[in-house]
Amino acid sequence: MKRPKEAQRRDKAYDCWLAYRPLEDSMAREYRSICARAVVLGQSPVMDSAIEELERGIRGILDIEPEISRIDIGIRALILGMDSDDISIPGKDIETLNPEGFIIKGLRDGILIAGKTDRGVLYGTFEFLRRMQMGLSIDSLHFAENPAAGIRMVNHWDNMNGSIERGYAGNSIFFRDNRFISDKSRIRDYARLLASLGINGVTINNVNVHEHETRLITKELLPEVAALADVFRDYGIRLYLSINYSSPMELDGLDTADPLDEAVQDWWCQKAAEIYSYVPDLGGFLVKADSEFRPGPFTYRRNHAEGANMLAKALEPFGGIVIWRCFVYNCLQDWRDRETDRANAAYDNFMPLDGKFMDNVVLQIKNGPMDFQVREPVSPLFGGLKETCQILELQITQEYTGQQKHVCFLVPQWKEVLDFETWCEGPGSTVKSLVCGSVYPQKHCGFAGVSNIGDNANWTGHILAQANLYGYGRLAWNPGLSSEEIADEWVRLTFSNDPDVVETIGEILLKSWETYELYTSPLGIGWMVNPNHHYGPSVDGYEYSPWGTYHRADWLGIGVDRTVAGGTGFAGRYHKPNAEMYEDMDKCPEELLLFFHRVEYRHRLKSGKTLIQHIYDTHFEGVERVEEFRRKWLSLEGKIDKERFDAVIDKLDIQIRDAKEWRDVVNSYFFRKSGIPDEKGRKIY
Ligand code: GCW
Repeated sequence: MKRPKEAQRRDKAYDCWLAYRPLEDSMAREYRSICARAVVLGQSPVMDSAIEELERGIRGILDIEPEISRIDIGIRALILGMDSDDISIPGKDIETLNPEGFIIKGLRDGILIAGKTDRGVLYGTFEFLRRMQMGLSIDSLHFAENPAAGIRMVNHWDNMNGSIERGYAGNSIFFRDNRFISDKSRIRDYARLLASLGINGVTINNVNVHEHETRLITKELLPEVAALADVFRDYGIRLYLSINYSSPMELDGLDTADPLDEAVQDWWCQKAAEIYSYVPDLGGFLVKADSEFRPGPFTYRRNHAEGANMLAKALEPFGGIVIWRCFVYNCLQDWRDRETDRANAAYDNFMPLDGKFMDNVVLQIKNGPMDFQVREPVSPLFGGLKETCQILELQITQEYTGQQKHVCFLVPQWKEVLDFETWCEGPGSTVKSLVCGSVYPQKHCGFAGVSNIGDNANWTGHILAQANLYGYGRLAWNPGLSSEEIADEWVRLTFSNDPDVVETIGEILLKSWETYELYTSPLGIGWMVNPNHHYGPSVDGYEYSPWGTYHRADWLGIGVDRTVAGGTGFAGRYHKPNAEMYEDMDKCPEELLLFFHRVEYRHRLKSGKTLIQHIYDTHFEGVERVEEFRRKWLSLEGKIDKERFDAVIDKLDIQIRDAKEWRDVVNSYFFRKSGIPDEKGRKIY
């Protein structure tokens, strides 16, 4: 049964990292002397959000009611200032800011939080509260920050019937029964959470745009879209819509959606004008075309540049952008066919089009060439594309990584992606610098993350999964932060500054991705999940299917040969020396061995173990590590509230049970295929 709204609000976990708990007195004293008064210079709805947040934070953390004034009367205070014609911010540091950056610095009479725009001030306010909550000394508050990239968005895969594709935390907070939810208070709370991380864009509907969602761009629903945009706007977030490429046909009966057809082009131009009359600052469209049965330009023998540019022209007069997904592959492959390789698909479809997209088209590229597996190499489109705006797509929702039943902190995985050296322009051409536009400067760059939230009382189902949303937002703001820093911040803000709590939860988080990998699919081969819902083990679940996701295990060995020499050639899509590294079985990083090579079970790995023994050992170890997580968590009893303490234990119990299932299914499968027993004689079925 659904809990009533008020009960949901009172859930301990509802406030996530913005719970604002009283700070230990010794630290609070210093802050109180400044925060009793706040002077606000500048006025706008976003400034109002900043003030509201500041009041809430000071009340919660310092237990005082700040006095807010609109004029600086020169007494000790916190000053929130938006740079403008009549407000001059002291010092030169403001000049170093971009429109979303902020400075925080100590003045003779207090502390200044300033930005060139209200959004800068809002982000600065959240940063100030974050540092205060973490108990950092006031003297450390002297710095300027700019976000690393302009696009920092979250994509929702929400359907209007209220369901969420790959959602593991309840239903949509936007839609129910094919209508918009009229109470916007929860959406407002969500906007706060996003803004606190610097997120500045949100798509509200699934990239698979079905019948009802196709109508989001019609007169009937645009007023509702506009009402939602209003909520997000107050927090500096622009709304985007996923659109159906066949809209002209489905909505107005045109007989084609061919991007080169004039009637189609006119239709989109008029449609754009109509949409922008309702939402003048709409960010633009997100498009999944010619992918998994979605319509697109291929139907008309047009390429994706022709397809995307047609929409981009329609949005251009309004400042809108087209975010075009590169997740394009043949999902009707014959499993017998060993030549077609899904890993090659995005690269082969988009590389020839580099430089052919308008500058308000942004390609959205998944981190790996396949599909959000626990381990994949980085998509070679990063470092491949040189003349095209691009953003990195990460999956915050844990589709293939435990579905928010298993703890799997994804920041370490994302960091590996971001720090990956593509060598496209020699050393320093990391994915991070590419998606932040410093290698090939483009008009747009940045990040998209597929949301992991729903209408669950704690937003994410597993409380520890809140750390993934937090981590995504922090990395999109500053990809230079380390996994350790992010975990540390999240635990302090969400639970407590108690060193035992910080250390224990931090350790669980930081080991969790590696642990999940240990008991699931080995060495980069991926999948082995139950078809459709993708939870739990089924080694051959996709082996004889049309989806292009094979492991090719037989009695001798396993893995896909993706070398240039004898395989599908995927390894050759990288720049040197990466191409050579992946090509050569001895140089290939072992965690990706089975992604690039076919390997015999008796092959010896660097550890000296055979491949088969490695599979057995890691699967036993993975389960032991989850049991260890549980023991560690138990040591926190009394140090965190019972509600969240118990909720995590319940999830860990499920994880232990299901990790054992993975272990036993995978180990039995390979024992039966290979006939090679476990050297340690453990139970295999
Ligand atoms: O990972 C796959 C998912 C689909 C999803 C698709 C995509 C929204 O299984 O559910 O569709 O990726 O990214 O488009």
